[in-house]
Amino acid sequence: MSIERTLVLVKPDGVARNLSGAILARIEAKGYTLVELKKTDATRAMLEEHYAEHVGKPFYEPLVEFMLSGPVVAAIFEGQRVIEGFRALAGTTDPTTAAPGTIRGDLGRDWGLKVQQNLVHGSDSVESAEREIAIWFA
Ligand code: IDP
Ligand code: MG
Repeated sequence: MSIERTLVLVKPDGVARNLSGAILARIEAKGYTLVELKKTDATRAMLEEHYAEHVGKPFYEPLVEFMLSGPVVAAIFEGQRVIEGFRALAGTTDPTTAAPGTIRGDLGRDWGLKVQQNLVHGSDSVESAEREIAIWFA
């Protein structure tokens, strides 16, 4: 089993709610290694690349606007199967039904908006991780 890297973003809702540290602590407590970390402002160009798979979906434009609404915390974490492991830790996309014990399940809720504000992003494959790390840590 080879060591993987994944891109984690604390989205603007997580930063605005002062949850960045609590979220990063959960990932570190599980045992993954923090490789890179920064607080940054996304640009529309970065988000168009990052969320290319979602172009044309009804939540796409609200998603881009949400991700531009404030700073994000971008991190690279490393470890065996970290891509799958972080997504399990994050929980499912919809925070209302995300399992208790997960980041989204414990810290997130539905705010009745056009896009789900669900605190975190995590890469979904080795290919996505490589592509996303290049966007956020160019
Ligand atoms: P993921 O973040 O769990 O991988 P994706 O399907 O990649 O979920 O969607 C990217 C982001 O777009 C989600 O994290 C969420 O913020 C938002 N999103 C996805 N699907 C919906 C939806 O059906 N309604 C509202 N927002 C959505
Ligand atoms: Mg995704």
